[in-house]
Amino acid sequence: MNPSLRVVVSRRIFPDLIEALQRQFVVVANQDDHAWAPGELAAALRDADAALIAGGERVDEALLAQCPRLKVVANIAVGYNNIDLAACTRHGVLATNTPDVLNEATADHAWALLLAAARRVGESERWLRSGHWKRWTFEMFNGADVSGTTLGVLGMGRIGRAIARRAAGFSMRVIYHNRQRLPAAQEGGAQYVALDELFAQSDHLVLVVPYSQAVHHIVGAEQLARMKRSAVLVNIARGGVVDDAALVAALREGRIAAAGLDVYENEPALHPGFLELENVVLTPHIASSTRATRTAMATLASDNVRAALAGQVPPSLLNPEVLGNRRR
Ligand code: 8YV
Repeated sequence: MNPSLRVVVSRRIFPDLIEALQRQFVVVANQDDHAWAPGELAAALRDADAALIAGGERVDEALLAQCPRLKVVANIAVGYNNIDLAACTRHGVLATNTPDVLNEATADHAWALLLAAARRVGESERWLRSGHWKRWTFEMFNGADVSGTTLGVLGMGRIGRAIARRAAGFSMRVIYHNRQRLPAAQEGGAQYVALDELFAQSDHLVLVVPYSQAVHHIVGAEQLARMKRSAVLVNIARGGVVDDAALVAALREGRIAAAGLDVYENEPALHPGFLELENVVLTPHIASSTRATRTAMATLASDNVRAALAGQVPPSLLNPEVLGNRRR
């Protein structure tokens, strides 16, 4: 154990992961099941050499200016829109994320939401649990077909491709949109279409695009109006990709059939309209949440910290331009 290196873990994670870090470093870990407020995070990081944080923690100029010893910020998330990379680089701080290890679990969850929303699983279960099932009827909870339909993917990256691969089992046609078309070898048979076409042609549209200002509200009233009335929208990307108020209105007015959502604009607060609707399946940002995947994510984040504090290049470094100027 190196008593001069302090590692802060901003969220409660599995104890064995903390113990592994404690064998090498002095570890300060948040033991509460809620996130630290920004002031508490700054206080905890003031004399830290490394931080393991969740995607909800904001790392910006103001925070970095208060953390003179900090050498690495390891996000336990693949998305890193919570980290100001340019500010990290200016301060000589390495920033890392956790790509790949969550691809399959996250793709599975996208399908869980898609199938649940299309086949009205949440709605019919609520109805059954509240004692409404007195007799079977032919028209009970007619849902949307999934097999043989068209799946749209906005953001055909590693997770998008894992989602698209699963569509083969449902004999679906897959269309996608990215800023740039993928090389054919990476398309896996999916067809590249313009953004407008993606909204117009998808029977089921999954959003997996990484968040940035450029995609803020890329799904708003206008885009929802282009979608089929029978369409299902799934968002496992980030809150802010969808205009939640516009989506509530579209679901309420039946302008699209249903939605499955894991992320929200102001999470953990929800647009109150969602809670009043039957045609939306809501999960609390858990797409990567299997025990094995969360372990793999925190292990990769820990490996990033170990490499950074040993003066090596972390396996998933986000700002390699910092290397000439990194803090020692
Ligand atoms: C994280 C996620 O669990 O990896 C991401 O980008 O959204 C989730 O897998 C979440 O951000 C908490 O860190």
